[in-house]
Order: sequence, then structure tokens, then C-alpha cells
Amino acid sequence: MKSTTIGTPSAANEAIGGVPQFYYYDFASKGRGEVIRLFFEDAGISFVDNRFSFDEYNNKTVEERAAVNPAGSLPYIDLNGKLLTQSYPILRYLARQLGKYDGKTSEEKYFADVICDQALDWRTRFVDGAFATTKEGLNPANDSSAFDHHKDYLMPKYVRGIEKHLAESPFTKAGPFVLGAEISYADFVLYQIYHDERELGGPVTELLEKEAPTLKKLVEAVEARPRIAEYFKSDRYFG
Ligand SMILES: N[C@@H](CCC(=O)N[C@@H](CS)C(=O)NCC(=O)O)C(=O)O
Repeated sequence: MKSTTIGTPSAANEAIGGVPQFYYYDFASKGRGEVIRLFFEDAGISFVDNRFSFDEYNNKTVEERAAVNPAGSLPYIDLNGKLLTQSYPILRYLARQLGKYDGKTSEEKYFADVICDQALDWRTRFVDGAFATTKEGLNPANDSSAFDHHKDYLMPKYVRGIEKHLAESPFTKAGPFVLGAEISYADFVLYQIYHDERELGGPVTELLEKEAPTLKKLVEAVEARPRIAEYFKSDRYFG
């Protein structure tokens, strides 16, 4: 496992209760875990980035995995002995500890959750297309037909649905983010599935250009966040 300390402890670390030990696959800058890294970067949270190679994690026993996460999956966080699991609940928890990134009213929180859920469905389909989860663990799929179907039908279906939702929302209309001028955790979730589609060769950028102007604006606004732009240029970012 590779372990790297990122950043220096800040007021944001104090607000969340320390410097998190973060555990995920060594999957460049992709995947569910990367959403949490983006959040850490944007919020100025120092963390220890622990990266398992696929073989290392796949070779762990069920008991070893369940000892830190009952679901046996990655990512998870150890925050001074407190184990946090499930990527989107982790984001919401951290957002609430910080008192930002989560919307202020019930209406705002609801809309961030609505968009997060659709991005979650999109990612599940993406992973089902591009990877195989078997008793040997998580590995790239050895047959490309499921990913072809994903790129041709499922990915455009999710992009069009999310675009419609965003374009019709009074919050996103004020833009550029899901909840308007202030970024929320849902923006990182949405950004990262776009990023991973793009990096794995899906025609998502062209689709955003032609059919999803609201989502395109949101993606550009995430990339323009000063700390995120700095991160993408740094040697911490692996594509
Ligand atoms: N709902 C979970 C899903 C986690 C998940 O499926 N993680 C994948 C990697 S992105 C994994 O660990 N797969 C292997 C497994 O579940 O055994 C979350 O968001 O954290």
C-alpha cells in the first residue's frame, strides 16, 4: 500500500475532527474514492492518501475487509479510530461537520441528494460496464460489449436526464453549480463521473457540448475552482 500525506492540517481538519486516513484503490485519479479526494482538495483538508493496488486489496480475506467496512468495499476513512464508510454518506458527513457543501434549506439539501442519486446510478452502470466484480475481486471487464452498450445508450440516458433536471431547477438556473453560486458535495459527485467517462474513452465531452449546456457549465466551473485547478496541475493528479 502506498501512503502519502497530502497538505498540512488546517481549520477544516479541526472542524472535521482530525487528519483522515483515507483508503482506496490505486486507480489513478478515478473512481468513487476520487470524489472524496476532490472534496478534501477543495475544502483544504489535509489527509493521508492510502492506495491499495488492485491485487493487494483483491487478495484480502472477506474478514479482513469486513473488519474496516461491513460492505467490504472501498473507499473508507479512519478518522482518529472512527470508521466512516460509503462514499456519498462520507461526503455528506464531512460537509455537515464543515457547515458547507450541503445546501442550507431542506429544499436545497433535497435537490443536492436528487442529483447525487442520479450520478450514483450513472456510476453504478458505468462500473458494471467497464469492470467485473467477481469472487476474484474488482478487475477490468474482459469483454467490451457491456461498456459499448453503456457508452451508446446508458451514459447518454443519464446525461440527458441530469441535464433536464439541472436546466429546470431554479437553483441550478442561477448556476453554475447544482445549488447555484455555492458549490455542494453533489457537484463533485457529478464532476467525477463525467471525468471517469471521459478518461475511459466515452464520448461524454461531445455529448455535453451538443446536448447538455448546463452540465457543461457545471463541469467547467468545478475545474475552475482555484484549489481544484491547482490540484489538476500538480503531481498529486494522475488522470
Ligand atoms: N456504495 C459504496 C460502493 C463502493 C464500491 O462498490 N466500491 C468498489 C470500488 S469503486 C469496490 O470496492 N468494489 C469491490 C467490492 O465491492 O468488493 C460506496 O459508495 O462507497
